[in-house]
Amino acid sequence: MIPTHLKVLTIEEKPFVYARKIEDGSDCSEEEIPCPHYNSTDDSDQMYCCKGFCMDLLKSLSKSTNFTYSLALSPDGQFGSYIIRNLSMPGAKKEWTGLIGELVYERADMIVAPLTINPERAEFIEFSKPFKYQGITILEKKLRNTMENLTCATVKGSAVDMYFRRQVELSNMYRTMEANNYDSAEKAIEDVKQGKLMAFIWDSSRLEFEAAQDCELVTAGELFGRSGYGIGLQKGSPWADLVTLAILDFHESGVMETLDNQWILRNNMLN
Ligand code: 1AC
Repeated sequence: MIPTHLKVLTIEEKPFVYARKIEDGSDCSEEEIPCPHYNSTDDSDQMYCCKGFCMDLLKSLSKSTNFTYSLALSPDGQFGSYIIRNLSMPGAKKEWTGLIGELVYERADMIVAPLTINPERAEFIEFSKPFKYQGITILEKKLRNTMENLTCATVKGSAVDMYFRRQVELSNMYRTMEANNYDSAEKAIEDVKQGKLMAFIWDSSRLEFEAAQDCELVTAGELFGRSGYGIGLQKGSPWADLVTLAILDFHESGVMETLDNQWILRNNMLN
């Protein structure tokens, strides 16, 4: 018998996951799922409630695939990338951070988040078939001549960070960006709005959502680094095939379209 209660992790990333901090001990609403943030560094655990595209997807997956779950936020706030320890020594090893690290080191069973499927990650974790296709684009502010700063950046420990690291011909750009990279997309978007950051390079699904909310923001240039978002599981997880079958069924039966309409298209059209 395989365990049917899973430790599921997620991360805040609108419109896929909205995380609301609970200050007064009140309960989450019916559409929300409790998603505590267990802070591994300073013991300051904090309660949050999560909703969004991925949270509704988690509810549907749990029903159709028959598992129960406890949800929590990424302990270090990252999606997950690697550092190579002892690079010049034989037996140098990749050490993973963020959500990916939690699966690799078997502290979690599943990731339900806008998690990009890429080759480096797929060597260490299992991905379901994609539940969403998107790519990378650039967010800028309109009318830019009074810029204090001419930098571009992405978020540390993300698949976008890894994309630039992988492209040998972009190595100069990677080195410049690395020094400017942010801890969160929220802060980077705020800095674009305030003219402190010229260009934020990130997932098109998020940047198109932000540009639809704020007429001062635009996405620039063509989509590149096309990829998909998948459910993350431990390598060899007995849940992998069942989750993929459920995702394929959700594409065919219109569940994904309903989630798109409810969380992405409606928000983009309202603004
Ligand atoms: C946030 C870029 C992102 C990832 O998986 O790292 N989708």
